[in-house]
Amino acid sequence: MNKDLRELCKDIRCDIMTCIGHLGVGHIGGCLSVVELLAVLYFEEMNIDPANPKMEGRDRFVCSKGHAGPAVYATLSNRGYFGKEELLTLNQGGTHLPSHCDMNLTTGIDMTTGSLGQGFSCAVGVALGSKLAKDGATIYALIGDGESQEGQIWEAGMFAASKKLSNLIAFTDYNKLQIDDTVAKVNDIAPLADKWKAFGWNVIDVADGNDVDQVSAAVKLAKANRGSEKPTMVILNTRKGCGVKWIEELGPGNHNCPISEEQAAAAIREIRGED
Ligand SMILES: Cc1ncc(C[n+]2csc(CCOP(=O)(O)OP(=O)(O)O)c2C)c(N)n1
Ligand SMILES: [Mg+2]
Repeated sequence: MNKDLRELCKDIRCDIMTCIGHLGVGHIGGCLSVVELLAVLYFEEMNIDPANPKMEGRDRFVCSKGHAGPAVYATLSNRGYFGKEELLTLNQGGTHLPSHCDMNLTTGIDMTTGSLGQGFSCAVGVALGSKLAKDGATIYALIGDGESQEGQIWEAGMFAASKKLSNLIAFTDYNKLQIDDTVAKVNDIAPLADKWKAFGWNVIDVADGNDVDQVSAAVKLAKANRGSEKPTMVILNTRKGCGVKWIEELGPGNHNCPISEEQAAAAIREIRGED
């Protein structure tokens, strides 16, 4: 728990590479871009207890970009929800760790996601339930920038502001890439901050969403916004594939890409600074 967050980010990145490398293919780029956020939430901010994963009134995290499941699993295993050996079962028959998040299979996963747009709606519903129950929880949600092209995101965003869900803190992984091209070319979501403001949200722009200090400061600021009676959107300017040079340089090709165990081992050496 007291481990330096930067070291933890390395551990999480290495575990992502280990489990996807073992499987041979996966959503590497979009997993690597959200590591700093996951480290800050699970190791610094969230009121959770790995020994009591269903604890009443716990904070929740909904990974609406459900294809980042392996990044969440790597984080959960580092946080003590299950052993690291489970990571090697990723997306194989009988696993508790499918490629996309499933609350019925994985200890510590609070919402089943993968159909883009839907997880965010679920997070808004959880936030409304928590507000009505007055349990004091904070609900965190993560959406992709390509995912933000889904109409459902904006319907849910409008509803969250209308219900004054200040217990909801959402993050956009603004890595500028989606499945096969840049977000700007496919269907540009800019100016993103203006859109969320117009929808009645507080907005915090993080210049470097892969800088753990900037992410940590932004989450603290978002929590301090609770009195404003508005939900908060934190826009994280990130790099898809962050941490491994050749993967980042693949660009859109790093979305769901093949990787050998040797390439994963080399990536781990790079992350650890051993090369
Ligand atoms: C409703 C729906 N349509 C299409 C897909 C297939 N799909 C999975 S990830 C993805 C791209 C998402 O891009 P983005 O939100 O930017 O996520 P990133 O990979 O950058 O994290 C697509 C189209 C899906 N999962 N759900
Ligand atoms: Mg993206």
